[in-house]
Amino acid sequence: MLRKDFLWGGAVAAHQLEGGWQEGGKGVSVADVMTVGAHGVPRRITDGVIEGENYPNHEAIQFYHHYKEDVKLFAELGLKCFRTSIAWTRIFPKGDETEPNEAGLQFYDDLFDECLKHGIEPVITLSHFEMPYHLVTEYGGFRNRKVVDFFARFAEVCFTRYKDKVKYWMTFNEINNQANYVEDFAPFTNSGLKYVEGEDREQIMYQAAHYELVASAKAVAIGHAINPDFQIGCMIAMVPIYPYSCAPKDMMAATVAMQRRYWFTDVHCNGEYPSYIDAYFERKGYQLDRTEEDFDVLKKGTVDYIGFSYYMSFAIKDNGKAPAFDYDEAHDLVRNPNVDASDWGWQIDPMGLRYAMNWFNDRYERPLFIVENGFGAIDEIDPETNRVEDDYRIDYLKAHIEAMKEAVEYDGIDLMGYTPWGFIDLVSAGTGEMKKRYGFIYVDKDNKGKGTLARSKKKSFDWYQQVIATNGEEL
Ligand code: P53
Repeated sequence: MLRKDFLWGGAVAAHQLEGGWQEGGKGVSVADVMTVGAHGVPRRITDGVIEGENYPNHEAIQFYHHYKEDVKLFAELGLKCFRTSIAWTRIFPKGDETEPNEAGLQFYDDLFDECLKHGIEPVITLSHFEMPYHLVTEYGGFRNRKVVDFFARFAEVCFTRYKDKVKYWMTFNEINNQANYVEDFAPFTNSGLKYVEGEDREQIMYQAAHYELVASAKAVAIGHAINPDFQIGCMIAMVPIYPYSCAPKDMMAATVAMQRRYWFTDVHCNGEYPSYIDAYFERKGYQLDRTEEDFDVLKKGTVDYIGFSYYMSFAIKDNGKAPAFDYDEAHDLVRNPNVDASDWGWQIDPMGLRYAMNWFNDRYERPLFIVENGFGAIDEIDPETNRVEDDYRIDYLKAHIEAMKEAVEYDGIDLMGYTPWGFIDLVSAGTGEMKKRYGFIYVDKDNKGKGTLARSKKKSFDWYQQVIATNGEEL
């Protein structure tokens, strides 16, 4: 059985739904300089905001102005919690100011009050792919140690201001996406990294990730000092990497790939670097700036729970790089013939969720929180019923909830909650599209930015309402 106080919810991120990119004194974030893309067409990162380009996050679904009516719908859906992020640039428009922006703080006060009024608990990510762009241009993003303290200040301001309104926090969203340092997307969205030709991308990523992990640990310690009841988690993009076969070299390639993708969790949970990463740095000759003081901060700032997203699994074959098996996420993955894939090529694997939960539990035995899961699809309004009949989405979620319940019931895993991603349609992070939809609530807007922004319920709305009402017993 799921916990009685199981946190059924829904998840979004500020930059993907708020819009109002220049309102209330908000500064430009990294999300504001990314154009629209498509499956196989990467979003472009422009040098600042350029006239005439299409930046979907600038308006998004205008949650900044619609939040009251939206939260009312969330309450009707029955949400116990609402996961969103605080746009760093609403609080510190440039990131390096000493004083926060009051209008930004007030917006989240109002939003959280609205949620609490309806009995919905806010679950807050501090940094979800939206760091101030000024920190990129002036400091090189997280390649610069100074950004650690800018983040810690931002965290402290939020913790202090919302200490009686928010109990559940996460520091950096999907911090481990940047394990794919070969492509531009993850290093930029995670860490504000823009590479120049000829740089050692990997080494720079590891340095930035180290600073982020220190920043995260600092935030955890600051938060616990402000309110000992805070539950502060990490947030990991969990995409388990299976060996393509039981050939020993496939198995070893998968083991190394998992290490390169998930060492971040070891640092967050254990407060120290795992030996396999230290051995790797030594072999590569990486001289990173990691001080004794940093190691002390890491030890004192371990997380209370593991928040993670789960959408799909990956698979890998022997990559021909024995004995090191060094992993290159942009090139080494192969299609798993045992599972189907979405229109965006994401492999659908509900059992992988149970596997992933076991993997975390075997290593850390810390409470888990599934803070993202969902099915991105093209939705069409059915002319007969005048709504989206999204049975494919219900099927996907149902199968994943079943797997998650098995992990709790058969495997004894302590699970705090489940917040499906993009439960109200929003801008895709990976492609910037509106047409890649995840919602139970349809938003009338297309890829070109046209539409009335009207909200309406899909078939899945009624379904999820019943799932929550029965604590997951009726799927
Ligand atoms: P979109 C890659 C792999 C797994 C999760 O993604 C990912 C990504 C990055 O695209 O991101 C998370 O919108 C992320 C959300 C994002 C969601 O998954 O590309 O935390 O911001 O929207 C879904 O379909």
